[in-house]
Amino acid sequence: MKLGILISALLSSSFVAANPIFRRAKSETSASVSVSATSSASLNYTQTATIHDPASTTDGVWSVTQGRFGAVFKPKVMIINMFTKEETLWIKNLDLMFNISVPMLSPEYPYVHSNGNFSVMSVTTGEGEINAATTISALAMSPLFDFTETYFLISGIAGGSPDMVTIGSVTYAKYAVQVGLAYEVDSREIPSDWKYGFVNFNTDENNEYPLTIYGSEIFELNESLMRRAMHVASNVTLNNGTAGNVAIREKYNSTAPAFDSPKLVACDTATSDVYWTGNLMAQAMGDFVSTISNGTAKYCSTQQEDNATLEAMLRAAKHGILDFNRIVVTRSISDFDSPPPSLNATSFFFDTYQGGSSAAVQNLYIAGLPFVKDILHNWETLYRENQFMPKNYIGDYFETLGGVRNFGLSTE
Ligand SMILES: *[C@@H]1O[C@H](CO)[C@@H](O)[C@H](O)[C@H]1NC(C)=O
Ligand SMILES: *[C@@H]1O[C@H](CO)[C@@H](O)[C@H](O)[C@H]1NC(C)=O
Ligand SMILES: *[C@@H]1O[C@H](CO)[C@@H](O)[C@H](O)[C@H]1NC(C)=O
Ligand SMILES: *[C@@H]1O[C@H](CO)[C@@H](O)[C@H](O)[C@H]1NC(C)=O
Ligand SMILES: *[C@@H]1O[C@H](CO)[C@@H](O)[C@H](O)[C@H]1NC(C)=O
Ligand SMILES: *[C@@H]1O[C@H](CO)[C@@H](O)[C@H](O)[C@H]1NC(C)=O
Ligand SMILES: *[C@@H]1O[C@H](CO)[C@@H](O)[C@H](O)[C@H]1NC(C)=O
Ligand SMILES: *[C@@H]1O[C@H](CO)[C@@H](O)[C@H](O)[C@H]1NC(C)=O
Ligand SMILES: *[C@@H]1O[C@H](CO)[C@@H](O)[C@H](O)[C@H]1NC(C)=O
Ligand SMILES: *[C@H]1O[C@H](CO)[C@@H](O)[C@H](O)[C@H]1NC(C)=O
Repeated sequence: MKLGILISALLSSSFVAANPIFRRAKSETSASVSVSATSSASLNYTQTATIHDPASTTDGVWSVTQGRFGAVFKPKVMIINMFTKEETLWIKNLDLMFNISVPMLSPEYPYVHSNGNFSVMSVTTGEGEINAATTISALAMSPLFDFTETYFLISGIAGGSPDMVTIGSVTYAKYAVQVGLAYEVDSREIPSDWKYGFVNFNTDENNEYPLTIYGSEIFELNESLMRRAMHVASNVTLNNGTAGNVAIREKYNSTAPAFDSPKLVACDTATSDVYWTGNLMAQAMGDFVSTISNGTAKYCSTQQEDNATLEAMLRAAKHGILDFNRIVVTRSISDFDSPPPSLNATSFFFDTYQGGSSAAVQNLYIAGLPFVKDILHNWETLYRENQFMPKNYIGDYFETLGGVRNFGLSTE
């Protein structure tokens, strides 16, 4: 009740304060407005926004860089899950007991969950690229939140490549690649010299660099921050999985990481709404990831959301709504994306129970918790001002956030 009153009070004050910005005379070069909000719940900070004069830009477009006028919440950490199994441990163990209703989140997952002092929150997107992009866009645009200093931990389970990971492994991505953006011919109708039915946009053979780009094909993330997240988790004891998981691992070559116990692994992730399985699909998708990144990225996890989530975050980052430097993608492995030598793709996928999601969700939490604690404990010294600034390029194919990408075709 108290909170409800507080929110409506702050929202109306932010509306009033925000209005003058849009009435600034054209001749002024820039304007900024500060709104400070104070409440009994220790929310006390100031936001500024700047509207840039069209005369100082070449295209005459009014562009607005904004934080959040009168936002009610300014979380330090936002955990992003995709479905119930992934959110449960976070919500229960971190006591994220306040449900905050946010318009346009998934009907299945309508709330942001918060701890008592609003420093740690989680949101669940729903599965698949459309749910992820819509939920994160809605969240980024919600007037309730100021995400300008928030760290985002994408925390989900995924398929895994037997040559890099095993059931229960926790992976940390530098690159996220959307592999579904391609032409596809059913492989029963392909020429005899093709390896699979996928052909990149505006090309006519397997695995050439796509000549048409949609923009969400590849994202590069802050490697310094990813290394920190891995470092603080380096002493955790991961759940080894069930006897059934061990038996599945033993079907793989004894020299393959699939055979081994789970570890933390730095390796890239591939996004596709299509949940593929089998060696040929793994080869086709692996080729795309390699080609689009000019040989830099190699996927080890397969999932259905991350590039969609990152696309929404990138657009928000472009306008100062959140900081693209403060994103870590962790994916733990619940199943293999290609079969062991003794089984074919369909008999492995449909007839063999892999059963790794329990170990995978536990390990997401086990490995993610030290990073969340690190952010809270070292907020003033390391995180408020990000001390893990990237040394690598970050952003998308279009260089939306500036900098020069190390993949893609050269720009004229
Ligand atoms: C809020 O910030 C103002 C300005 O810095 C300060 O004077 C005030 O004491 C703060 N209030 C609380 C509750 O921290
Ligand atoms: C709050 O969200 C949690 C997690 O999704 C859910 O289990 C719980 O039922 C919700 N509480 C209310 C009052 O809706
Ligand atoms: C907020 O809660 C978290 C744990 O839920 C705790 O670590 C942190 O110290 C609290 N912060 C403040 C300012 O009370
Ligand atoms: C891991 O454990 C070792 C040995 O106890 C310790 O020296 C090291 O600081 C720990 N690392 C982290 C990140 O906690
Ligand atoms: C942990 O998993 C590895 C790999 O499957 C297996 O070799 C090992 O025996 C397991 N350890 C225990 C204690 O179950
Ligand atoms: C296992 O992998 C090694 C090294 O990659 C390879 O030489 C060997 O032939 C493989 N064994 C089987 C049974 O596939
Ligand atoms: C896959 O293996 C199963 C079990 O051995 C067999 O019944 C099935 O025909 C095989 N499918 C293909 C496409 O080879
Ligand atoms: C990566 O994040 C760190 C810490 O936030 C930041 O200092 C660094 O500038 C970021 N890197 C890039 C390329 O933005
Ligand atoms: C990436 O590879 C393509 C061809 O596959 C090449 O045309 C392009 O110059 C390369 N980009 C960079 C940044 O090396
Ligand atoms: C998808 O996102 C991942 C990071 O999770 C990034 O490495 C990859 O390049 C992205 N791919 C596409 C196609 O957007």
